[in-house]
Amino acid sequence: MSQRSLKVWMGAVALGLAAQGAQAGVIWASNGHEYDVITAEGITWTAAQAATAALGSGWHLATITSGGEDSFVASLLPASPASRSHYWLGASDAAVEGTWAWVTGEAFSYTHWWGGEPNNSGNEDYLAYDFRSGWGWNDAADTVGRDYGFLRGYVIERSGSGAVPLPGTLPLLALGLGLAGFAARRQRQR
Ligand SMILES: [Ca+2]
Ligand SMILES: [Ca+2]
Repeated sequence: MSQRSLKVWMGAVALGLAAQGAQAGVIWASNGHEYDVITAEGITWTAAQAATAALGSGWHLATITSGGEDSFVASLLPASPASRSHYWLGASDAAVEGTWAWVTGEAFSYTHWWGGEPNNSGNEDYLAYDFRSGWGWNDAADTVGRDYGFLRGYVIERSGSGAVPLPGTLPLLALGLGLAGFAARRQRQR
């Protein structure tokens, strides 16, 4: 790679990192959305929601609207946590008991509740992944982590706007830019 195309490539990588912001997640190829699992022991849904909003750049608590998305996001969570674990998702029925709504306003149609859930036990208004025999959904109370010690964090998502290629694709990007620079030089020589 020439000095010039190396500079172009480094500039592109720097721009990509700047556009991405501090938070870097994993992209699901099926919708181009970016996801990340944030570890935060004992965090409430309300605090997770506020922390996600503070990230800006389109991040929201993850919304699961298909079986494919459910499987993908669950695959990002610990495969076999040592104890029962909850990770918050972006849905609540706090406004109207029994009427669940995603924070993004997407239709709440696909669900993956464990048997017997949502049970609103002791007034539970927030959606969490709950590890039992694998990852399924439970309605939990905002203070559940503090009360029972199994709140491990939350999952965030954003649509493709800020996404940059995964690290593994950067060499391909560099190769592409290098070839583009080579082609441009060939053009000028003619
Ligand atoms: Ca989603
Ligand atoms: Ca419940």
